[in-house]
Amino acid sequence: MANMQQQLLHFSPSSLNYKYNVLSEEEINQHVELIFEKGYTIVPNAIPPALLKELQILANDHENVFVERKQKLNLKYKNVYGRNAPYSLSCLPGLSPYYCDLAIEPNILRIVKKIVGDDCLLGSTTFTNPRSNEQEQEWHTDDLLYGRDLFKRPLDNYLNINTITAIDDYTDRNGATKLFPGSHRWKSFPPRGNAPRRSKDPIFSPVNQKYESEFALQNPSKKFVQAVMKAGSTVFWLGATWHCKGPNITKPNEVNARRPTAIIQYCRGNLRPQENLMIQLKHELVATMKPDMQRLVGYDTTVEGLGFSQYGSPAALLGEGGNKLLEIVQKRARTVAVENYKRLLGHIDEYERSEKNVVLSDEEQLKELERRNYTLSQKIYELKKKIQQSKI
Ligand SMILES: O=C(O)CCC(=O)C(=O)O
Repeated sequence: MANMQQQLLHFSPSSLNYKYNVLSEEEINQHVELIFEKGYTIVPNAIPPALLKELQILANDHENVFVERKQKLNLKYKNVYGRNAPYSLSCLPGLSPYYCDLAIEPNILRIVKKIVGDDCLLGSTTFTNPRSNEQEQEWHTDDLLYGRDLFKRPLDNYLNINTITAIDDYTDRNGATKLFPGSHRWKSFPPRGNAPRRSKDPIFSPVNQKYESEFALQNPSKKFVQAVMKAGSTVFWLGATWHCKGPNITKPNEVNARRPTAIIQYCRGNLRPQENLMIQLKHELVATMKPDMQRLVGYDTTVEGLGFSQYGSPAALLGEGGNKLLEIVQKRARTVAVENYKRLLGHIDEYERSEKNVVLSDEEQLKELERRNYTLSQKIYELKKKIQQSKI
């Protein structure tokens, strides 16, 4: 690697100097409400500084991989991540246990589970490090992965949720993620799923600019925001929220010119994850992971029983390393059966009501949904808001 030395990343000095707290249940619920209200939320100082430090060390290691890749392949290829594919890595749980700690960080996973369920899976795991003059992505939603036909917008129950943890400060110059607040309730899909980028402009996408100016004309509240945040913070957005990586307009020597990023997407347990971690991670490696992580990569069944193995619970495939998860599964068996039964009864009640044309009041609907659902939904959030407002 004689002529292409890696440039060490210089992280913001303040980035490791913050107070980390495990959020209270009330704080978690406030973030969940913000997600239903705006389609996204930012948790500042979401991860312990010690974990952030490890992620920064990894980010530097990854830069070596990128330099080598570029040197070997003189990469110009495009894939779903666009022209900067050489600067992205996936299968993060296979790269380092610190990425597993990130995926199961209580300030992250507790919010995620309220929206996509206790039996959710990792949808995809990606490290990227956008650099100076890197082009913005086109506006997209992550639930486009599941097509446009099966799930009509706006959804009440979201299919997936994405998180990005800033490994260094996110600024409006280095391409902090752009999000349209409220777009999770829009009926329309953005035009792009995972199609290759169409823009010839090196930094800005004319397609995006068209949307942004048209939306601003239609309604001043249709203005996008950028997830400007300090290292160690996490932004969450729903699979239905319009978003894109922002343009990186920094100069190469500018402070915070790069934007090292860990993207962890989670999907409902009954949907196919975008990244196929199940076939990439060896049993021996998964056996060393914590039970929460083992569940996220597919070693548990869903509440309804998807994902069993020839031994019943897939945790049994992990030998001794699966014992803790097996214990949890056994202890949970009764709760899962009750959950399932409640839902079945809910469906029967609903059917009977529709036969008799019974219409529930808002309060009754809310009770019914809370009794039946194991995740929070947009409908629950909106009913609560309506009932609260009617009492003022
Ligand atoms: O990097 C970002 O800010 C957004 C990434 C994203 O949306 C994607 O990879 O699809």
